[in-house]
Amino acid sequence: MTTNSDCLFCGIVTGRIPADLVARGERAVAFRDINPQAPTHVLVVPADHYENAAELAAADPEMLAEVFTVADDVARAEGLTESGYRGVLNTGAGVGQSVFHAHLHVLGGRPMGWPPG
Ligand code: D5M
Repeated sequence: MTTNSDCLFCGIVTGRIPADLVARGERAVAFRDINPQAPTHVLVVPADHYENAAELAAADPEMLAEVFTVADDVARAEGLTESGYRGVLNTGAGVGQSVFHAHLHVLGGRPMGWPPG
């Protein structure tokens, strides 16, 4: 496993930092966002440290695929099959990325506008 000792989400993946876990696959971990923006707001992160989804895709496409599979499993478990859910990948500080370990936001359970703010 590739971890970065300074990384918050690596700490959650390894269990060093507590989080409200909702799913754990071999290559991806899901936990509730500490600052939820919707009734369901879960973050799905790869087990290994990559700064963003594009880096992960280039290095380990199977791990990226598991992030999306776990996200869909979580959405189903949260009762979002009918209403749907939104996946968000912030890439770069300019659009609000604040944690530089790739993560997919899974949001659902309320109406959502488009385009996003
Ligand atoms: O999203 C980073 C997200 O990470 C943001 O929505 C808050 C969330 N966050 C920060 N610290 C924690 C902990 N400790 N547990 C759970 N969630 C956390 P970004 O796309 O980088 O802006």
